[in-house]
Amino acid sequence: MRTRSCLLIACSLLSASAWAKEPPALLENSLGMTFVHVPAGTFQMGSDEAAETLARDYPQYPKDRYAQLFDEAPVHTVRITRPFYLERTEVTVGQFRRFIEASGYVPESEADGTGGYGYNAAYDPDKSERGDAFEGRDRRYSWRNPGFVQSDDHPVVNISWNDAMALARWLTQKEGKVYRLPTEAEWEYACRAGTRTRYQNGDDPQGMPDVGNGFDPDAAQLWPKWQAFASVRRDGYTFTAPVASFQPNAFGLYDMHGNAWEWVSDWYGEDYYAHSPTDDPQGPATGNVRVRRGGSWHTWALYTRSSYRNWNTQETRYPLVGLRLLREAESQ
Ligand SMILES: [Ca+2]
Ligand SMILES: [Ca+2]
Repeated sequence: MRTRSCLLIACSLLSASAWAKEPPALLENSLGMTFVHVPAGTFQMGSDEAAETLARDYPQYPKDRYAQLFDEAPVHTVRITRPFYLERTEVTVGQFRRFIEASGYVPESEADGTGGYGYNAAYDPDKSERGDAFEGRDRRYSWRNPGFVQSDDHPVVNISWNDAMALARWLTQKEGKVYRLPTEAEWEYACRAGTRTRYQNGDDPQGMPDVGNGFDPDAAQLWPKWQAFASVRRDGYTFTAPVASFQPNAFGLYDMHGNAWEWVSDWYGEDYYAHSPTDDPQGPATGNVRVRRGGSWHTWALYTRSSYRNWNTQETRYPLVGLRLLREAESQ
């Protein structure tokens, strides 16, 4: 949430017309999505934590895991030159349903006939070809059914990057406002909300259950071979949680850590940070896979850090991956 106290002091010196130009802190759109004003600013993007430091604080992981995080370095200065509005929560099941009903859009999992992935208690990853944690692709699974119960206020999942883009395009056309996915830099800037720590509430992995829904002891009961990676404390949710169930960050954004992974607009480039422009980086010009950020209800704490990067093809649909939209601020 924007802190208004210092603004009040500053603005008390200004005229009433200056007040009128102050952008609203919150906006609500035609699908009932709420957007938070995020100011322009500069931040340090990425992480260059030493493997030894990570090994000390995340002792469960094999050593080679830490070396795989090289794409978070180097830490580099990024300037977000324009304020924007970011959705306060992940897109919910109810919001996505309203989009489908109003637009007639057919999500990729249904359009290509191959379905999505889902949780099935009877499914054994060890007996499957890919050893995947979820069953699929299967036509019984889609955003409508990830194999576990979701009410309308849960984050929609089994959504491809292409589906996310279709939602943004439709809203842009319908409302005459520019909607899009955040860039990877905008996403991390918004997630950090002024912090330099691993999480919005500090560096301690065991603090994760206070700010987001991750892989906790209840989830670990269903995937017992990953028990060692679960948080010590329960977060209250075995699968997805209703959005905004945890503490927001300093910008007033919820579930930037965990619940559902969030697609961003960038192609993934593992060495992109070494040559990223400072101002409003857009990611590589081409690529094979798109970036997703923030981790999910099924993600271990090492991978719900603010700087962690992961990716999938833009056709991927999975019970861990959803989205959050950005709405561009109109020029003042
Ligand atoms: Ca959980
Ligand atoms: Ca999230």
